[in-house]
Parts: sequence; structure tokens; C-alpha cells
Amino acid sequence: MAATTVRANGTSATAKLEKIPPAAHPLADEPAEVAANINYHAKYSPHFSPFKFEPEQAYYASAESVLDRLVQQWNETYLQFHKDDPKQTYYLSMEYLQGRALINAIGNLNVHNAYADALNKLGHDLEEVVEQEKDAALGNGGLGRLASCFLDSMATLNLPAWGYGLRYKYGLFKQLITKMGQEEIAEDWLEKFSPWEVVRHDVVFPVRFFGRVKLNPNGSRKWVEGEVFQALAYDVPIPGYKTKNTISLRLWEAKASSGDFNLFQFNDGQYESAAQLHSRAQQICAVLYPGDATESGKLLRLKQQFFLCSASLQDIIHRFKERKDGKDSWQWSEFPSKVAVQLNDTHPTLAIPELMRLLMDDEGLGWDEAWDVTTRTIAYTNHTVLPEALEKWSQVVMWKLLPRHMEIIEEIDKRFIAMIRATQPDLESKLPNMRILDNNPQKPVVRMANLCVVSAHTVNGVAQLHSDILKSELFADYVSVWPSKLQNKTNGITPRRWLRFCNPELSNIITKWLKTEQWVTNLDLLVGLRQCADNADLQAEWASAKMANKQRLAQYILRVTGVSIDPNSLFDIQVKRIHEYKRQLMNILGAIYRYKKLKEMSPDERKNITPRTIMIGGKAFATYTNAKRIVKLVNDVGDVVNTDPEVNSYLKVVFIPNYNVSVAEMLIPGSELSQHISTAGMEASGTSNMKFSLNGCLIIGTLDGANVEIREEIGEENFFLFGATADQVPRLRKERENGLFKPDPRFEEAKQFIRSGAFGSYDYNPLLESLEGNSGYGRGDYFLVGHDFPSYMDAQERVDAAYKDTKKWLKMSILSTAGSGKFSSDRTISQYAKEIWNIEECRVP
Ligand code: F58
Repeated sequence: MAATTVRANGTSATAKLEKIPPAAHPLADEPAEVAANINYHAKYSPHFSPFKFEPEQAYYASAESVLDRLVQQWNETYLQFHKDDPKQTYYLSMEYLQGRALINAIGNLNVHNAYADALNKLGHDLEEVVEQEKDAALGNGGLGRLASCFLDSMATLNLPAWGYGLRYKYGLFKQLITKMGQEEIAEDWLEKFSPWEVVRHDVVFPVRFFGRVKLNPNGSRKWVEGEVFQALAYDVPIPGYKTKNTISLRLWEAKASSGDFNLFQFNDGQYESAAQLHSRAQQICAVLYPGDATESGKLLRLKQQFFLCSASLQDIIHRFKERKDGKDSWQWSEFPSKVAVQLNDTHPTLAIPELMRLLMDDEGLGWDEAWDVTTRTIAYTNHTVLPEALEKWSQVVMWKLLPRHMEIIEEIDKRFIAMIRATQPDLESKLPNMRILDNNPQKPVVRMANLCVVSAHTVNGVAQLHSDILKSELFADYVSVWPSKLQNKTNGITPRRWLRFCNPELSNIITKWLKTEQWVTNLDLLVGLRQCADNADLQAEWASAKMANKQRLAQYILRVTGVSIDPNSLFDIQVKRIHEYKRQLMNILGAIYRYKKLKEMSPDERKNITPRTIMIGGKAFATYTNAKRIVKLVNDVGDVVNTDPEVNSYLKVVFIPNYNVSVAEMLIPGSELSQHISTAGMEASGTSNMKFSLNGCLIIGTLDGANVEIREEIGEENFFLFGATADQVPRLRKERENGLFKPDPRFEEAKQFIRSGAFGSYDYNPLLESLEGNSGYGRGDYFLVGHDFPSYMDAQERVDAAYKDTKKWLKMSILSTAGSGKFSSDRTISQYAKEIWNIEECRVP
């Protein structure tokens, strides 16, 4: 007897499956043919026991049916690039936060409805099927998600481009919330398998570690011995929106070869040592960001970085050489006119000495020629000014792991110093900070950002304010050496995933009012909504879409937290990595103050209060103690507030567990207010601010990162601004050190309330002490929570008042969407293409 799934409506998916004849229709776009193709995969690409066709099986079969079409487009794209031979961009990133692929692929391929109908015919519901997919979370936060948005835009703009990364077995951890606070669980996205990756058995490159440098009789140098692993390519297709172009995200996996398996030892019972190299190979791509508190953790992270760089560059060079096969000979000096390499932060910096090594030691170029090629090829994006986040690698470790690269880095450093002394002797006093090597005898290190600035032809920040800070502070000394090297490329987000697909209700309204769907690829068209922002019909439709999304969100919250929230309350959301500079602590202190005031009010007084649901979500780095305390505090506050019958119809506080891309796709459409409240000058850009704004959510925020530009675009009257500005921060920190800070009574009251034990017996003193005192390690309120708190609370009062005026709020919401056109990653990528990479579209006809 076949196992069947009886669906809620009484139909059996397996029975329905039997009625649809399986047939291969790789390019199907009619529901009946799509259904037949899905059934074909259910039957002939089996991964499960036969006769089982539950949502999970339906997901895998659907994904495989989509892949049929993608493979066709993918091959055509590859051939087109080969034929036209344009300059191509290679985006090197240690992180990609791809999220789910199925819903995105059928959207980009414009077969969403066909799949919904087809699955219906098969007794399934598309939404449920889509939810079977695990997020591919090969990244930590904004930087990784940016890389994924960029790939979507590169494909959509038909640009000849590739993403390169690592195929981590365990991506970002799964966050569990227990009585203790955050706990981390390994998330195995490959537990079953990913239907989206295609292993390229013919794309394999050797990558060496350790060993020594051998001097050849002709004076050339060669890196030899050590350990050699194989990098094997897994390609993930990246379809563009309504175009045939489908590009690749190439993820490397580390393997040892069969020759490295010691059969003799194994047969002698020494199982572990027999497979030692195999187990070391497995470690390389085992986890995203292995903990780097230990020396072995640091070494593993460095190995990962080099593995990505070496495999990718060998592949790029191989493609460069292959393209002219059988045609005229080529010159290395042409390489930069065929290849652009973008470093996503300093994590892939080793691409610089690796390219030099490959050109000199393998291809026989001299230093000057190799340097010319390298510097014209590589560009670098900076994503942070936080000193603790600027990578510095121990020279001792680097000499051991990468001896030839250290020779090259020393030479780059030496030549840089000589160049400065010869051309700008006035910079002599700045040289100790500008040079690449920091030879402090206590701990000699390589400064990766400096290596990037010296070697790249272009360095960019990710929002105007951030780029200005790079020029005036972090990289100020280099400006006179290379006046035009520093650029700005304000980040963007893909409007496909972050509006069209995650918020179909609002998308349909936008399309109806703009009378076109062109905004999906030309986001500037949203500005057309401005002229109808006061229109009562549009406002009514806008409000009903928001309400539908809020209801969906409320159901989700109930399911994952057990907390019931009121869709009529103001939905106030802050979701991002937990970090002191992002100031989730300020948010929760504000919530605590609000709760205390509600408690003090009479029932009649409470009736004037705007009901709010404050939602906070995000992951803390496993070893970041204060961030974990903040997570615990939010949960403790929620436990008290949400069960307090006196006030819980006016305030709920919810911690959203396991924040990831898919959760964001649910939260953002249902949000009304979102908090982007970092200490000014510390958040390079932020990208969720753009997602919220695009979905008609109002922002309460500081003048930090891209908030500045969002506020300019949507209009200052539509933005709840507060807090110190970036240029005031150094003075405020000085004043604090000098004991000149006077705390606001509301701030003191909120802290005191925590200390009174109102939220349980957990010891919050270490966290609160970070906000106190005027100086000292982990004290003195470095992030200025105390300073900004009063203006934050005032801004929150303005929010409450504005929300009472529904028409005004709706108008502000429409204007937020209308002003978000600039923040499309299509705009960002077009600027990279023109101003940094010098590449043009290469479209599959
Ligand atoms: C983020 N950086 C910035 N780094 O913080 C954010 O302002 C910006 O919008 C975004 O990049 C995109 O430009 C970021 O996400 C990381 O996740 C690092 C990864 C490696 C470990 C340290 C954090």
C-alpha cells in the first residue's frame, strides 16, 4: 500500500500525483506541463522512498524541475560569455546569505503562477512547499546579504560576472532561546542535500599550505612541499529577473586526494592517522567563521581565506588563458582589460599576493609587470571603521602558513615605503601607520586593510557618510598619495526579493497605481507614488495590505514564541546582528521606561496610549558576552510585560528567535516602524534600513550610514531623527571622560528598574556598568546610549503622536516607499560596473 498524505481539504497528494503522467518538460511554463515535469522528477530523480509525496518531496521535485530550465539558461549564458569574450567581474566574498532559492527562482523566471497551479494540481500549496527549503546562510549579516543582493543585480543587468565563495557545511548557527538566553546549534543546510548546486567534477585546483620557498638557479622562486588540498567547484545558478542570463555562484569545497589516504596505516588499524589529510581537508570548509579565540581557530580562518583566494584566482587565470585557445596569442598586460576582481572587505585580501605569486612564479612575469597587472585588476570594498574589526594577521603565523606570500607582502611594503620617501617625503611621519607591516616586536602583524589600499586601484565605502569617514579618518593619509582612489558606492538591496516577492500585496498596489510593473527593474519609478500619497483610495489599499501582512506576522509570532500580539498595535521592529554599537540596549531601555510609565498610569490615562508591539531579533556572536546579555534582557522583559494583564494590551515585547533571511521576508512587510539607532559614525551603511523603508515602514534613526541618504530621499519630515551626529561623537566621548556627562532622569529610572529585580534575578550589573563610569575597559558608555537616550525618547513620543493620525502615517508610509528608488542594488551594481569594473552587459538573446 502506498503511503499517502491526506491534506486538510481531504484530497490526497499522492493520489493526485498518480493522475498526472510524469513527463520531462524542462522548459515547461504551462501548469499542466510543469506538474508533469515535477512528477517526472518525483519519480525519476528519486531521493526518497517511492510513493511518498509530502511537501518535502514536492519541494525537492519542484526545485529539480526549476533547475532544468536554469541549466538551459545557464549554459547559454556561459556560451555567450565565451563567445563575446567581454571583460568579466569576479566578486570574491567569504560570505553569501542567499536565503531560500525556490521562490526567488520561480519569480525571476516568471513562472510563479504556473508553479502555484501545478502544485495545486498535485495536491500541494506553493507556500507550504516553499517553506520546506532551508535557508542557505553562508554569511553573518549585512556583508553577506549584500553579496547575495549584488549577484541578483548582476544577473538581472546581464553583466558578465561571477561570485566566488566557500561551500561551508555548517553555515550561520541556529539560535535557540532558552532560560539561559541564546544557545547556538549547528545548522546543517546540506543535511539532506541542496538541489541548487551542481558539482563540477572537472573544475579542481590544488591549494597549498605551509611548505617552504625554493630558490631556483635562475633566481626565480617556487613554493614547494607542505600540504596540498584540492579545491572542487560547486556551482549555484543565479537567475536574473525576466532575462535569460543566469550567472554562477562558484563555491569551493576542500578535498584530499586518494593518494593521501594511507592504506598501509589503515590496514594496520591506525584509522585516524591514515585519513589525517582527509580530515584536515574537511575542517577547511566545515564552518562559517570558526571561533578565532584560539591560535588554531585563527589559523583555520586564515586557511579558509587563502583557500578561497587561491582556488578562485587559478580558475580566473585558467579562464583567461582558455578563451584565446586556438586564436592569436595573448598578453598578460591584457589581463586587467578582461578581469576585474572585487574584494568584499579584507577577508579575501590574500588574492593580492596570490595573484602576484601565480604571475611571477608560475607564469614567469617580472615584479613590475606582475604588480602592474595585479593593481589594475583588484578593487577593495571596506565595510567597517571599527578598529577591532580591521583584520590584522600575525606575521609569525603567516610565515608558517604562506611563506612565499609573506615574501611578496614584505616586498610590497618595502616598495611602498620607498615610493613614499621618493615622492612624498612629507608623509614620513605617517609611514608607521600607512605601511602594511606593523613590526611591533611584541606582536608583529600584517595590516590587511593597508595591503588592500596600497594594492587596489579603487577603494570604496558603502554609504556617503562612511566613505567620507574613510577619506577623512581611517585612510586619510593615503588621500594625497592617490587622490582619486577612494570612492563611494552606497549599498542597495534587490527589489525582487525585498519587495516584489516578499510583499506581493503591496507590489500589486504599486503596479496598479503606477500602471506598470517596470519599477521592479527601474526602482526610481516609485517616485510616481508621491503624487498620490494623499489619495484616500490608495491609502485605503495601502492600509489593507499592511494589515494583511501584520496579521500574517502575528500568526508567525504566535507560532514561534507563543506570544499573541495585536495587529492593531504599532509594529515596531529592530532586527540585525546584536552589537553594542547597534544599540539594541537603548531600544530595550526605552521599552522598560515605557512599561514603567504604563504601570504608573490609571486605566483611564492608559487609554490615551498608542498600543505598541516591540519586536527585537538578531544573533549574537557566540563569544560576545554583552551581546548575549542583551538577548537575555529582551527575553526577560518580554516574559514580564507580556504576562502583565494591567498593561499588556498597550505593550508587548517580543524577542524573535533565529533571525535569518526568510524571517526577514516575513517581518519586513508587516513592520510599521523600524529602529536604526547605531551610534553615529559606526554603522557603515546598514541595508535593512533600505528594506524597511522600501516596504513603507517608517524609520526612527540616527544620522548614521545610509540613514542619512534615506532621509534625504524620503524627506526629513518622514523620518524620526534623534541623537548626536558623527562629528560630535569624539567631543562627547572626551566630555564623558572628563566627568561632564549628566544623565537624563528617564535613563537612570530605566536602569534602576532593572536593578530592582523587576525582570528577574539575572545579574544585569555587568551590562548596566558598561553604561556607567566615565572611563575604563567596558565602561564609560562608549556607544553614547546615555547621551542619546533623551532625544531617543522624545523621538518615540513623536512616533506615538504621528501614529494616532492614521492619514498622516499612511502618507508618510507611501512617501517612504516612493523615496526608496535610489536603494536598489541595480543602481549600486551599475555604478560598480561603470566606475570601478569597466564592464558592460553581455545579454543572452
Ligand atoms: C556590514 N558588515 C556593516 N560585517 O556593518 C553594515 O553597516 C553594512 O551595511 C554591510 O556590511 C554591507 O556593507 C558586516 O556585515 C560582518 O558581518 C563581518 C564578517 C566577518 C566577521 C566580522 C563581521
